Amino acid sequence: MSNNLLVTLLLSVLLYREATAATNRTFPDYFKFGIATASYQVEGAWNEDGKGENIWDHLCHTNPTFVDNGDNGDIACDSYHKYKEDVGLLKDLGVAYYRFSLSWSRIIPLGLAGSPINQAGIDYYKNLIQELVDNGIEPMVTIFHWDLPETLQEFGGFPNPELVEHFAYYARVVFENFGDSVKYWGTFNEPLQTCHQGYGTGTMAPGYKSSGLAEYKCTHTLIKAHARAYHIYDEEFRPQQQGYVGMIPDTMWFEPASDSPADQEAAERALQFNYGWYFNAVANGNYPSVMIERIDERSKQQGFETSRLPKFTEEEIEYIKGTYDYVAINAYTTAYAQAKEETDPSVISYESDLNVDTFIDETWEQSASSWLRVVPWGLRHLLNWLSKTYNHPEIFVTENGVSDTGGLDDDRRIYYYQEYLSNVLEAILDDGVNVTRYTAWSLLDNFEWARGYSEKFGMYNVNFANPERPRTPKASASYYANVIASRCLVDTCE
Ligand code: GBH
Repeated sequence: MSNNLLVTLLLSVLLYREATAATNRTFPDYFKFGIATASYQVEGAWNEDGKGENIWDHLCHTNPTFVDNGDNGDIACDSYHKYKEDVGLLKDLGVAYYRFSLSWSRIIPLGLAGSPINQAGIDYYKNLIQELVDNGIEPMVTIFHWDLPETLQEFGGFPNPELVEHFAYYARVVFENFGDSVKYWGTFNEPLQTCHQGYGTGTMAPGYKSSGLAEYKCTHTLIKAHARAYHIYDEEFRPQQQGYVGMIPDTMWFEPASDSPADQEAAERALQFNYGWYFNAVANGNYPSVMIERIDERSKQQGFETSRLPKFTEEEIEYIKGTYDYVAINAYTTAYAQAKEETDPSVISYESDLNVDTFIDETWEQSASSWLRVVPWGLRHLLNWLSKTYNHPEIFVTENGVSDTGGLDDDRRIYYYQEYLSNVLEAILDDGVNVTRYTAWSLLDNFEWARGYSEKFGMYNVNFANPERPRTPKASASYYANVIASRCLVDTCE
């Protein structure tokens, strides 16, 4: 353990005296703790050693008002050069695994199927993986975490069905190069954000506002690309590599605003439009029936000859069904869901296709992110819903965490982890939900997409004003290290 970490450990013990409702039972032996980052958010080196441009490079450079303070990921945490130091931090924490993502355009600069591979990019990830393995930390790799090669966007990006072929080429390259050491793969991180924010609301790169139209095409391609990568793994790599492949969708928890059947149905519909839009397809081969029915019907009312929600063929349904080895969830927050009068049927948007009112309880603690309130019990409800809805699978929490505006004495972050982890443990021990992994977001303060460097999620502070990008542990780092070592959330466990 580093001296810095020891100092903050002592500090946190002295300063952190808050009453907690957290359980004093311990996590089972099989349960694994990890922590996550993503390529564009931490790597920097945006144009070094042959890396191609991606949609976030492009957006930040061509439209600097898109991101707060004109921030960009050109240097970010400089993890491209500082990966050994990052692995040292992971070791200090004692995590069993590190979830990180690959930069597609670092590996295949143009992204296109059949186009040249950048050996320096392959080498970077080989070195990172080797450093992890040498330190006893398991790599868990996200193949795509939002940084699409810009060339592929110029071909239309995800709404263009050709993207399936480009992704298949990329997936094969990474399984081939890294699959001896990597046993846990995630194809797409938060596909909802790629499609809904990227092509629907336009709040993420590439920034298109085509709600209820291009975003549905995006999802259609993305699901096929996922299934394709899964089958490639299954047929060409699984026999030797023996790993696990899944998709990594997200949703907030939607709590029914009341016991009324209408509000219960509204909450379920919101979950299906967020999580089910992706995972019902992966699990059962198709979109949730409530999405199909509503969008088909509304499209018809709007005078479309065919539904705005694309159709999978019978053959595609069979191909997509069951393409997962685990169920993953990125979960941060909760909202109430309430039934609502049908709005103007002529409005073309995802929001009006869903047609649910959401609101929050103003007493829920606010984080530094407008969308993120601290609602620990929501995670337990969500884990129960996943377990019930998808037939009691093994579940990984692949992201969970909270933002503040900075500072090393991050007692609100400690509170967040303690209470959310307590709800994970209660889901396991009291509700019989098979959760086997928990991944904190994030190792480092990093590039928080359209919020730039203003919202901090890290257990380690990064000084972005210093070209060396020094890392300093926060109190939450020592809290998490302690939880991992003791498998216990409070001062004493039974
Ligand atoms: C995850 O997104 C991401 O995987 C990760 O990269 C990110 O850093 C982390 O969590 C923290 O945000 O601006 O009102 O339109 C979490 C879910 C969903 C949160 C989209 C931000 C945008 C809300 N994200 N949301 S808004």
